[in-house]
Amino acid sequence: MHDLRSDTVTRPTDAMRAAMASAEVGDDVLGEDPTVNRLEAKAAELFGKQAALFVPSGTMGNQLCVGVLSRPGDEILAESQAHLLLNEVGSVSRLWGCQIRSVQGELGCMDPSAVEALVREDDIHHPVTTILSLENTHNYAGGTVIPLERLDELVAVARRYKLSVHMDGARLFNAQVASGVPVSRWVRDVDLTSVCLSKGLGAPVGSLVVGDAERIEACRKLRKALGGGMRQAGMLAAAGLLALDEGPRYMEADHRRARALAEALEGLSGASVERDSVQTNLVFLTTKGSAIEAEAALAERGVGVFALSPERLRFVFHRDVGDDGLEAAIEGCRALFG
Ligand code: TLP
Repeated sequence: MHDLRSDTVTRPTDAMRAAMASAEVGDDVLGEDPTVNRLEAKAAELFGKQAALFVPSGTMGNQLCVGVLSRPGDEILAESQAHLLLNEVGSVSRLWGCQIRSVQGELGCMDPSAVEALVREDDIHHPVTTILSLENTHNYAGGTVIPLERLDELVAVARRYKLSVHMDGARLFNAQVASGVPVSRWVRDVDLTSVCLSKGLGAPVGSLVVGDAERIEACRKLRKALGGGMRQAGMLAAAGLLALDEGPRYMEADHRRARALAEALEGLSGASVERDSVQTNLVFLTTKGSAIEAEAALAERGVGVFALSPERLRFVFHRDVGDDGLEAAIEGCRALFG
């Protein structure tokens, strides 16, 4: 099976398994795990922030950011297909008592004036808008990168209205590799960013939240409240350190394969490839028939993909998919869609 369902399926490399087996560990809830401490210090340095926190998942990372930056009853502005809105089990409302107001973006990027128009005025009827949430790269928009000048404009709007800025940077290293802009610049003006180690970077488990020391301490406390205080987590952090070191250099090949798939799939009769969005490691195909049936048919041909809606298929390139996976995906789609 060539598994293009998600970059979350990557298995730890032999080097990661060896590093995990020999990791120096301690009780991280007590702040005594040297490997976790090393990972957090390294991440803070890499992102140019005061501090970082190792968390079990991207979902927990995002939720800690929202929890720290909001109060119950607040409103959060996010793109209409943001993971925070669509795929986090309603946690923004269930955990923090906030609501999300969605903003239609183009290729996952919100228009700064549209954002500005939705910031609530001071009115007894209104919730208070407190967070602008950005997703970079944007998953459901196709793995798109927010143009840097757009990011700066969005942050400027947020600052004008005293909103905090959160970034779901689950795939921020893909943005770095695609744009040449380092992750430290992408997060420079962002208050809290969550970044996944367990997607294209290849770690088996874990994400990071990066930001200023005070807010990261607040995240640490909330992580404990949610049951995310881990003990000898250095076993996992050891793989995370290697993921940070080595992961980005594999991404260029993932992006190349995504572009090659998109090119090869142009002109199919039963599906159309979303070419403009192919900027990193994801490729979306809009199907004329059922994408759910197409997912099953491709699986029979040994190609794993996800139907992320009844008419959209997603192909994800990552460290465990090579050129043979690319070829299998092309052949499977040609056979299926003509
Ligand atoms: N995304 C998963 C699924 O949930 C859709 C995937 O296969 O792409 N932010 C973004 C942008 C994500 O894509 C994801 C996971 C998360 C956050 C959550 O990360 P985890 O799965 O670690 O909680």
